[in-house]
Amino acid sequence: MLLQPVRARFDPSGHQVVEVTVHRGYQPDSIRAWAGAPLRIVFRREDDDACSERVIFSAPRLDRRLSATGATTIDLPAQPPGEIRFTCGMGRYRGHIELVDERRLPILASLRQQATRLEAPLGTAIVLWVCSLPLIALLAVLALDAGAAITVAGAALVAWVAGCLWAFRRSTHTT
Ligand SMILES: [Cu+2]
Repeated sequence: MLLQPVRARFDPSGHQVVEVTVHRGYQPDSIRAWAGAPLRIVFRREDDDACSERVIFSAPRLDRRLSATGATTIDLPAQPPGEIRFTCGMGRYRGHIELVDERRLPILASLRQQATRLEAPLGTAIVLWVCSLPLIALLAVLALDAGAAITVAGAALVAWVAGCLWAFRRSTHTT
């Protein structure tokens, strides 16, 4: 399964923050944050496994003990774009932070993702519409004039698109 990285958020005081639960691993284990801004990570331990006791960061190199109860806050300085890895003492629990440069990059990526999400139902709708054109043409020949046929074809296109989007949304919600 491909999981989207979790984005760090800016809290009201302007700190870039992300919360990580430690329980048989890190949740989330894939984080995306802005480069060039400090990042605060709040770790919460939910198990007493030895692997939950400390966390080691690759950049900057940090080795911190995590409090057994409550939260441990770790502040990372502003850094250039790149990847930071964090692991437990023996490297069994693993996570990574992707530091991205520009704010519009993730927006573009999400727009692209939206577009590919739309492609499937829109493609299906167009194919269905083209397939139904002969039937519409037949109706036009039998009963309607050309103007009415074009209106019917337009209405059919809208109906197919709406129907496919609705069906696709339902299918993505249920899976
Ligand atoms: Cu470990």
